[in-house]
Amino acid sequence: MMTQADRLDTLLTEERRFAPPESFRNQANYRDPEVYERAARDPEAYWAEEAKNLDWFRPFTKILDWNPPHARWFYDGTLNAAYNTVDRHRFGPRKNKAAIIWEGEPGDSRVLTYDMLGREVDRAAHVLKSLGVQKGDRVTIYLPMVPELPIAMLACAKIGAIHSVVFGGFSARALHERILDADAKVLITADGGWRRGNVVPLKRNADEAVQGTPVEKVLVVERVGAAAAAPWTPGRDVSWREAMAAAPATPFPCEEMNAEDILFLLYTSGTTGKPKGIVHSTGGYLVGANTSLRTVFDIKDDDVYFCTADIGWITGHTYIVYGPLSCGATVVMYEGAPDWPDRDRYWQIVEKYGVTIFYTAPTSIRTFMKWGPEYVQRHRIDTLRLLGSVGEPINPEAWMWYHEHVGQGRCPIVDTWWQTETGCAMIAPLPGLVTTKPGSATRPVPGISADVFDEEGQSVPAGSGGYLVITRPWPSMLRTIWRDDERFARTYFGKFPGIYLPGDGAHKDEDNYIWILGRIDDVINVSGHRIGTMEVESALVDHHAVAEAAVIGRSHEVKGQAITAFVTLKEGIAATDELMNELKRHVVEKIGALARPEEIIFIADLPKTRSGKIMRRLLRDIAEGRVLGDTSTLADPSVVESLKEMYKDKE
Ligand code: 6R9
Repeated sequence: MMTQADRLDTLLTEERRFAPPESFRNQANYRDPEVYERAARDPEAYWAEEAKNLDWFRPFTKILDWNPPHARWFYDGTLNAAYNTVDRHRFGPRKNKAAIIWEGEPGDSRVLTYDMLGREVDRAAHVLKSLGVQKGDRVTIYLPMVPELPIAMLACAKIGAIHSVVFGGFSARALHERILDADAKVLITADGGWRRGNVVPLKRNADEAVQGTPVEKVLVVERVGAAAAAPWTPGRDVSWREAMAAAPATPFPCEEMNAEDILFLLYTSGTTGKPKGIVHSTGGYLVGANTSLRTVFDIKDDDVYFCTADIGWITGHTYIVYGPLSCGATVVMYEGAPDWPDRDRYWQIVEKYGVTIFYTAPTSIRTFMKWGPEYVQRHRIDTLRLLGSVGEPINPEAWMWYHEHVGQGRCPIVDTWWQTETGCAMIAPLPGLVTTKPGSATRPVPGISADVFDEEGQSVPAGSGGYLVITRPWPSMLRTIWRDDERFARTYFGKFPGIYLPGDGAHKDEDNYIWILGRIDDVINVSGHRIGTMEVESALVDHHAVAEAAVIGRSHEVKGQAITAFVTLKEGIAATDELMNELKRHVVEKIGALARPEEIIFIADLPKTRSGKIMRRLLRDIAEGRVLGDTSTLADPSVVESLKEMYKDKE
């Protein structure tokens, strides 16, 4: 795979251009470039106009209050996110339209119409209320990809409680930390989840995680039944099924929320060991999510929309739940692995439900490439009309494969750059308007002002690179970091005052297209998942045998980046294969399988500068087998030689 330098080389020679096919353009929601000019002339007026696509209880009269780094949008308006995603469709002409088509990994399936979804959300809201959940309370949700996950989120939204969804792949320890930080009093989990035919023991993790937290009630969804025998704690554990059956069948009145009230927290990795609780608002977030589906995803009432992300990540929040449902769309939701029972599972789902819009990550596309096109070719997938990519930079080769084999040369591809913090896609083509270039997310969407700055905070000229920045506030921007406003200000607005710094490097080409080069901080991106190197390092040094650890992301053909850990051991401890495996297990236990180091290299000393800083770039160069650059700042040059030797042995 590519380093940032390789990426630059590629993009400078990438000549292919794909104009929107005429047939697509003619039916697109946006086919007049006027939208870009209008939004650029007056972004606030543009967003205020877009905000009218939501139903407000009390319409806003104020658009923006910008007091950097704090923004408030539509802040005298009131609304409810569950009303906008469910009730307004349910009590209108979409009453019997499929809202969620759910496909379980073992092959079971469930279709929830907007009316059915609405009734489930109402019941779940009654259940949460009966457990003592009130407006503003935090509810942590640790569920597999089952319909109860969006139902639980929307029930929180209905009550005005703040949900904090924790990805089911996180360990008990990681869940524990997130429950504590959010100060949640209810946890919603399942007995287990299916993954490649195996049971993920969610309830057992949950039991461990809630020890020593303020959680009073654990609501347990039954998914795998007898396959997961976890002990039951009477008085604390509540069966979802029984509680739902006992709940009144009456509508639950929507809490009237201020636009600036918090809709949810979602934890993401940063440059320290402590994950950040990203805070999203109700009004601005929903405006961003809703607009994005209509602009970037060209959503229509007859679309069948399939996003392969897990709802435990921001992509699932915005592009499975809040975005498409607020548009009244039909969403396909899949529980399991792409290669279960075979490698054609996604295409089988596309054929089965007639999917028209498909959204996935580059790491998946590279995996499909490795498997070969025959799995795609097994199925009729000609219902597809638009493809999306998200999570990491897409290499032109993967883009072309996606275009040819999945898009059959005819579907536009929207490469969408965005983050947990931005709430929705920021740099992405409008598919009926923008000519795409393989590997570039193209240009900011209407209403977003993105640029590339140099070290001094000046916009770089076309044909050069620097820091990606967002120069104006936007509705779905994070409002703060939960209980750490100082870290919020420092992390995102500390370098260039009043300017949002995402932490990615970027290049601006001659047409002012933006090419994202990857993270410029100590965050690595493994299969589209953000992992802080510090998180993995703290997990490693927490083991009794480890003295020091340095973690880097090394280029990986399929995952984009893979975790390599350089570890020094305490005196007298032998570097064995058993220990290596034990350390990998230790990281999995501390964080989750997504953070398992691909390789652990035991070394005598870490290369450090004279001021004691670990030279990560050097470690990366060694791991990726590159010629070493300047090592003159190295305190002990002999360290490098022994490292190179060690590394040779590994290969
Ligand atoms: C939505 C999501 C955010 C980081 C981001 C960047 C990388 C995401 C990308 C992309 C290049 C794209 N990233 N999309 N890089 N092109 N289309 O992934 O959120 O998990 O917070 O990750 O992912 O590095 O800063 P999140």
